[in-house]
Amino acid sequence: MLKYSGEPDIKPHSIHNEYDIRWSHKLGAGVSGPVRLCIHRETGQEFALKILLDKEKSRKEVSLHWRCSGSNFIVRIVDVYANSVKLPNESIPKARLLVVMEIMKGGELFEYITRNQRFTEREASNLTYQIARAIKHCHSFNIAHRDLKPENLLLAESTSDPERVQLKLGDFGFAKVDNGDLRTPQFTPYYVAPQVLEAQRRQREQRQSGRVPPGSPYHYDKSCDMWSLGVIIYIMLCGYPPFYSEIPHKPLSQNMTTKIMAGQYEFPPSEWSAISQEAKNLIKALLHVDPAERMSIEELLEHKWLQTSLVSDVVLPSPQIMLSSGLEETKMAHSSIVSAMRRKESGFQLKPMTAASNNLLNKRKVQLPELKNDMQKTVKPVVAIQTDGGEVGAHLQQLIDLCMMPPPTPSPEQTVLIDAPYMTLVRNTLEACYNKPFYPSLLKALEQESWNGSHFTRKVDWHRLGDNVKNVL
Ligand code: 3AM
Repeated sequence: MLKYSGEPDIKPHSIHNEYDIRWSHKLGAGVSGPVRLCIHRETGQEFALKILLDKEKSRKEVSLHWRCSGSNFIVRIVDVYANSVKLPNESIPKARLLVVMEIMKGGELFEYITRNQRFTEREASNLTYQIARAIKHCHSFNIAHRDLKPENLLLAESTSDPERVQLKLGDFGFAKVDNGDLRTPQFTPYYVAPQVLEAQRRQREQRQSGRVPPGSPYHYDKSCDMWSLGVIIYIMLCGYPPFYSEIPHKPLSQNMTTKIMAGQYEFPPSEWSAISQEAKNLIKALLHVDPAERMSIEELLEHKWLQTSLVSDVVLPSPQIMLSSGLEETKMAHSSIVSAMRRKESGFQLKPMTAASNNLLNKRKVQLPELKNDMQKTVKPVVAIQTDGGEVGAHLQQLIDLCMMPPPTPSPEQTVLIDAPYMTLVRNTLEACYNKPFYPSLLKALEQESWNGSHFTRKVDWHRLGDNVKNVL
């Protein structure tokens, strides 16, 4: 589409000339702030408004998203304004970019799947086709999306009619032009490709040794989007991911990393026996460890399984499995990882999986009996606790100190406290205490204050938290 060639025309005049912003109507809570409803004054049409601080990084995001907007499979940017904006509850205005996008009223991909009473392989093929078209569009501009995950795949309308589902890819916060030099590891563990892990390993090695490892710089490229798509198709078909950490609070355990690097995963017959061989072959071709051998987007679009009318209409187990393994939990885990990624290249944490009934967790328990025993140990009632006095004690002391001298309260606009180093302290404390018998009580004290595994989602009562932590001890 001609409109989307070149750079966006960023309008300096007030957005209010053309749009009414409904400040209190939030369509979603993004890491960079909520996405709000806005109304075009002349036509009365509804749009979604993303507000970003006007920085180089945001301009880059908008530019890449704009360039990809001329497709029916990408959430379209309609207008961009550079205005000085004072958000409700702020005292002074700040330079911001206001990104007006088409509104997606149907929610996210996995929500749609769980709403679906009868989700079939044919429908999964149709959804895959739409995602593939979105990727094809980005890749045709040499743009790698790099954050392909179900939360970034939105439905245009709320519908239960599979024929009418229109899926679109959004959020270009991690997109980058692929000049063969994508070296910053940006990823969400469930969807991370082996070459991204290899890039990370090399960076770490370089940092530690001060030497450039042989063969560097290591490149990874658009093919990591293909890997992520392989993971998404796998989850759509069976309801759980092909790779997952066997340690509940660790998003990317050593074992999981080893499995990703070796491309080691299974198609357990209990869920996969009725699923077609074509679908499995396609997943195998996408989850190829060697990027050079991985299926390209062009090959994918040619694949037989994407000819939806030819695909079997066998009913899939995924909606039930997704629902029972805690969709919210998985979603929250991903958003916390995304926020952590923005904070620090290698800093990421998943929400600890609690000992609640959870299919994914039960699966882990079955596979790892020693973990099950461990968990049984940790939920024993705690009477008197000895910390080991060393690392654990130091972490707990810091946590109690934090409660006594808490960080400033975030503004109500910034509902989550994600950027503070304090949150790292809390996460590190939890990590250090993981094997301790008082871990469940400590976690409970934090969760009472809206801790979600990455940050607090509401205002924290530090005094109460301090008391509770002391009681735990
Ligand atoms: O906070 P949740 O996950 O409910 O669905 C997106 C997400 O919602 C929503 O804003 C949140 C941060 O990405 N969102 C993003 N773009 C949107 C759009 N164009 C949108 N909702 C509607 N229309």
